[in-house]
Amino acid sequence: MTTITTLTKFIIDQQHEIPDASGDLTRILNDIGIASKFVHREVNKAGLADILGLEGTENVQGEQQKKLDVYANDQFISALKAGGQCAAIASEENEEVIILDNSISNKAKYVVAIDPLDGSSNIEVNVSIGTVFSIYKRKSEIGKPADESDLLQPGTDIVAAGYVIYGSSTMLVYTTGHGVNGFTLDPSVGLFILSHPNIRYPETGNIYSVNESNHIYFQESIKAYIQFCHEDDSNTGRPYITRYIGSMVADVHRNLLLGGIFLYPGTIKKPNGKLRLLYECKPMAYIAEQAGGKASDGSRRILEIHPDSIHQRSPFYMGPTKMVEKIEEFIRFF
Ligand code: P6P
Repeated sequence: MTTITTLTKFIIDQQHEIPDASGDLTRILNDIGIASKFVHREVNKAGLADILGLEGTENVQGEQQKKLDVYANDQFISALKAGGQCAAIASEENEEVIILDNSISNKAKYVVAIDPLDGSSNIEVNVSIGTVFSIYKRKSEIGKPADESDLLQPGTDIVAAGYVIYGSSTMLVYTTGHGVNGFTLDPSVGLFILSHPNIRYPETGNIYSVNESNHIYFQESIKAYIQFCHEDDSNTGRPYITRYIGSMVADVHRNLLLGGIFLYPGTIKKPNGKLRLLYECKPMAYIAEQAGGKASDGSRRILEIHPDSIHQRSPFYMGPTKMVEKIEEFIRFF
C-alpha cells in the first residue's frame, strides 16, 4: 500500500526542517486548509443554489445566504481569527486591513494577504476558481495590534504562499521556501493528500495565456510578443498554443504543470493592468520562483516591488524563466 502523506503531516514534517520553527506557521497553514474545505463544499454546490434555495435566500437558521466570495472571505477570516496565529489580514474583499485586535491575535507573529475567491464571476458557468494567500512575519511590535505597514512588505519577506484551486478536484498548492507541493482534497475523508510533490516548471513551454480581446489597447511591445507567439518556428515550439480561462488560479496552475507563460499586461487605458500586486501577483510570484520560474512586471522582479497600498495593481508576467525573459526582452526593445 503506497504511503499517504496528508497536508498536516507534511507541514509538521517540514516544520522540523526549519531551525527556529515554533509551530505557529504550521498552525496558520492548517487554519487556511480548514477554511478551504468549507469553501470547497459551498463552491461544489453553487450550481444548485437556485434549486436548493441557497444563495440570496434564507437558510434554515433564517440567515441570509451570502455570495460565495463573501462566504469565502468570512470563512478565511474566521479561521485565522480562531486560530490565533494571525495578527492582521489584507483581503481583496475588504477596503481596509483587518486588524485582529484581541489579546491572543496581538501576540501572533504573522499577517496574511488573501484573495479569498479569485475569479468568482466564473462560478455560474462552472469554471475553476481559486483562493490565493501569502503569509508574512509582522514587523510591528508583538503584543500590540498590528497595522497596515505589516502588509506592505516586499515579496522577498514572504514566509509562505499558495493557492487553492476549486476545479475538477480541489487542490492546495503551497511553498514555505522549500519547493512547491500540491495536495488534492479527498472529500470522502476531508483530507488534503500529497499528490504533486516538488512541482517544477518545465525548462520552457509552448502555452501563452493572455486576454487577446485587449489587443488594441496593448503597448507595441506586447503586440510584437503576441505576434512572436503566433510565428511558425518548430525549433522553438511555435506557434505557441493559446489557452486562457480568465480565472488566474486556473490559468497559472495549468501553465505551472504543463509549461506556459501567463500574461496580464498593462494597457494604454490601464497601464498597471488589472491584477493586484499584494494578494494576487506576489504570492504567485513566490510560487513561480520556488518552482524554478520567474515573475515580473515586465522589468522588475515582482517580489522586489514594495507595495504602497494594499489594493495597488501591477502588470504581471509569470512562467518558465526563459519565457518571462523573452517578453522582458520585447518590452526592453520597444
Ligand atoms: P479579464 C478574475 O476576475 C481575475 O481577477 C483573474 O482571476 C483573471 O486572470 C482576470 O481577472 C481575468 O481578467 O480582463 O481577462 O477578464
